[in-house]
Amino acid sequence: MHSSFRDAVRVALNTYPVSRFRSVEERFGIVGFTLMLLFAMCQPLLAHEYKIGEIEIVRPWSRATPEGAKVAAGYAVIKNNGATPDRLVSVTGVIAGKAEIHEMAVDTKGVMTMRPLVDGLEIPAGGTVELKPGSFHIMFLNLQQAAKEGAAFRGALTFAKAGTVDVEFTVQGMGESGGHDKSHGGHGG
Ligand SMILES: [Cu+2]
Repeated sequence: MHSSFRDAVRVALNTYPVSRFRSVEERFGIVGFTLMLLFAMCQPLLAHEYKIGEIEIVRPWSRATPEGAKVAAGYAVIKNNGATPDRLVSVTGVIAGKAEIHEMAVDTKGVMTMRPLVDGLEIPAGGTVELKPGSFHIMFLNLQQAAKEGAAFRGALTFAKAGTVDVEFTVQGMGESGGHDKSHGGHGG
């Protein structure tokens, strides 16, 4: 009786720290695994890359707008890893009532202006198209809320072949390059 009690204590003393150690180790393993999983899940967000089919969208962004502004621009790099061309046909943004795909062009008076691409924007097979200030861009119209610097807003890009992909536009400061905003005068509505 007495010795079996001592054995029990010994067993308890020996196993308790071991099992405790194991459980801590396990817990640490789970935490590590969770962190790894979180990191893996956040990775596309951190890198701001989105994929659908053969289409890859890199770093969608927008520029902060002053309070009361009715338009904002959206930019991104669009890659087509496929062997056939695709076409960006429509865009949405939660801050806007409507969004269009625009290109910059010089009008008959030699003035830099922009026009909607009603047939969308072709992304060549194996090619990359950059939507950037002074070039192709997304035009968010009928803004329902301002694009705030440092914030982000959700949107979606629809391709003729690849389909629709949800993205998040990060909002950069108002000063971010361009010379593009002036030509937006005609858009006020
Ligand atoms: Cu525009």
